Amino acid sequence: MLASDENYALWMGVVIFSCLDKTARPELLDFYILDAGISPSTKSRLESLVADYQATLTWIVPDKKRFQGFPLKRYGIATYYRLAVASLVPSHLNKIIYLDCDLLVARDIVELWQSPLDGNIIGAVENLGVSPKDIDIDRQDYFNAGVLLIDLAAWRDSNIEASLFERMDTLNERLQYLDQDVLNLVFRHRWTRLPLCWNLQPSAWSKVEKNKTVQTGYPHQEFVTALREPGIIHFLAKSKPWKFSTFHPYKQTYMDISNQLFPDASDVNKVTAMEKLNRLWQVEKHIKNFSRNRKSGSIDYTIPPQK
Ligand SMILES: [Mn+2]
Repeated sequence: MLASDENYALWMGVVIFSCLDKTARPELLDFYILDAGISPSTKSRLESLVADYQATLTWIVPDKKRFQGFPLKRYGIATYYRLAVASLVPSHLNKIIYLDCDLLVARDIVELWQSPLDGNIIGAVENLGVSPKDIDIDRQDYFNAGVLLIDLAAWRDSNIEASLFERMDTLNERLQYLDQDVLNLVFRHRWTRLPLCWNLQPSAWSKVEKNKTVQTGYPHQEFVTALREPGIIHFLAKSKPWKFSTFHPYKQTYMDISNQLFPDASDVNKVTAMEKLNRLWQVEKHIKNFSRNRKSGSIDYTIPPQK
C-alpha cells in the first residue's frame, strides 16, 4: 500500500517499479494506492507500468473529511492515510506492506513479507535519527514509519484505527512527526523490530563511520550488512534524490531510473537559487564523506522499454 498526491506520484512510481523489478514473480504483487489527488494522465502512466509486469493496481480515494484539522507542517494530507489503512483496503486482505514514496527497493519484497511478526501487529525498523521531543519514548524504542509490515486482521480486531484517531484528536498540534508519533504511541513496546536493511536510513552511513552504532538497538555487524546489501533504501527528510542539493550514495542509481522511466518528473523540481545555496552548504560535508571512502554498492535495474 502506498499513498500519494500528484506531487509525489511519479516518485511513488519509482518505488513501484523497484518492487516489480526486484521480485521473482512480479505478477503476484497487488498494489493499493490511497489517492490524495492524482491526475488521470499520471494514473494511466502508473497503470501501464504495473501492467507491463502483469501485476495489479487498485486506486482508493479516501474521504478527506476524516483527516480534516490534522496538522500538516511540511507534509501532505496523504501521510495520514496510512492510519486508516485497515478500513480503506478491501476487507479480505489480512496482511499488507506500507511503503513511503521516497524509497528504492533493492531486494525481493517477498523476503520482507515473510519476516515474522512474532505476535505483534506491526513490524518496523528503528528510527536512526534524533528522538522526537514531543513524546516520551526512548530513542531505541521509536520506529520509522516509512516501511511497515502490518497484520491487518489483528489491526482490525484490536481496534487500532479508533485508538490512532483518538490520539490524533488529543495531541494534534503538539505532534512533531505527526502520524509517525501517533503510530509510535499506540504501538509502544508492541512492535517487532525488522532487520535494518528493510529501511536503510541516511544516518546509517555516519553511524558506522563514527562508530556510533551502539546508540541503536542493532548490532554493529547488522549495519555493515545492511550497507552492503540494502533491502530498501529510504531517502528520508533532506536526502531526497531528486533535489539538486542532496548528496546520497544512491542518488545516481535513483536518478538513472527516474530519468528513464519518468523523464519529466524532475522538471517539476526546477532548481531554485535556494537549492543552489543549500548545495554549496552540503559540499563540505560531501567532501568529508568522500574522503571517508563512502560509496554505494551497485544495484542493477532493468527498465521496461518506453512506449
Ligand atoms: Mn519517507
